[in-house]
Amino acid sequence: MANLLNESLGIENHIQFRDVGGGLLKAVLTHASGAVIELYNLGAHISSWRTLEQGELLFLSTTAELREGKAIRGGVPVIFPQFGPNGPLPSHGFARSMLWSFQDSKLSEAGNLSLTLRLTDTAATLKLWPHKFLFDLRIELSSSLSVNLEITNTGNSEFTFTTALHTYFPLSDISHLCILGLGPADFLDNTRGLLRTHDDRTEISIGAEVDRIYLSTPDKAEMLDTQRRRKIVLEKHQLPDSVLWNPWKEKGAALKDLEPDGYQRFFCLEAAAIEKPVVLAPAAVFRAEQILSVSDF
Ligand code: TA6
Repeated sequence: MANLLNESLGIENHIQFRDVGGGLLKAVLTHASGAVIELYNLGAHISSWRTLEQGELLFLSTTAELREGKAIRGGVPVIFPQFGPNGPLPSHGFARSMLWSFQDSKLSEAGNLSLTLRLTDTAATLKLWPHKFLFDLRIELSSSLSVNLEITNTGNSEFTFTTALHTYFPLSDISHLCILGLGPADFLDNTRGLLRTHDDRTEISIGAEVDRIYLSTPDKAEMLDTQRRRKIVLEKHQLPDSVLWNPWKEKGAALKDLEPDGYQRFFCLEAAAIEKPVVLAPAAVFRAEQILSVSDF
């Protein structure tokens, strides 16, 4: 299968596909700057984003499982059509554990790379969620990494969904994290039954389990690793909420696909549309974007 994809969508020195077994395919995008991303057809899941200057910029558990039906622990899981466990679907929906198809690839004149993956309803999804849809996810690699969502209602009745890009960011140590631009904000605290409360901090750090849906947050947040002197900027559009998560020691240890003491080396900041679910009329299209960029500070 990878050979056919390399013929149809491969771009010499820039976009390559590999079979990794079990029906899974990996795509590797290499930008002229030396930036590289790796992603799978499983979940349209970006598992690695690295640059020559900064090295690896996504956290991927060394014990992550790689098989259809299971979400990869780390990288950028695509959450659709349901965020979390509250609803008729498996927690976080089905998109992250299904096989997507590769649709299109491009190398722009400016040297930017893009790859589009597609997921549509199947007999299995219709049983779980009786709505026809077409979900195109376009990944663009330049000096930054952007993920563009385009979700179309291809059925003849309105549907509602919640969505998130559940991005795992690496840290030298959780004690070195400082997040700017997220607070002050109201949030729903998932460690207290989604109690709505307020965080008045402008600089947010993590020193215990945190599982919060910050509501209607600014569209730009800065994540500092104060030991590495690294700043990752997350810019989002049409994704009003931001989820902050770290399971901490006990809940982290209970995750079989999270490496031992992995909680100390990652956190998730997730651009999301949760508080106000997206309502799509027939033929309507929802578009959203997350852009990640990195620098020293
Ligand atoms: O985004 C935070 C969260 O909803 C947490 O409650 C925790 O469940 C996390 O997602 C990971 O979920 P997962 O299904 O990937 O183990």
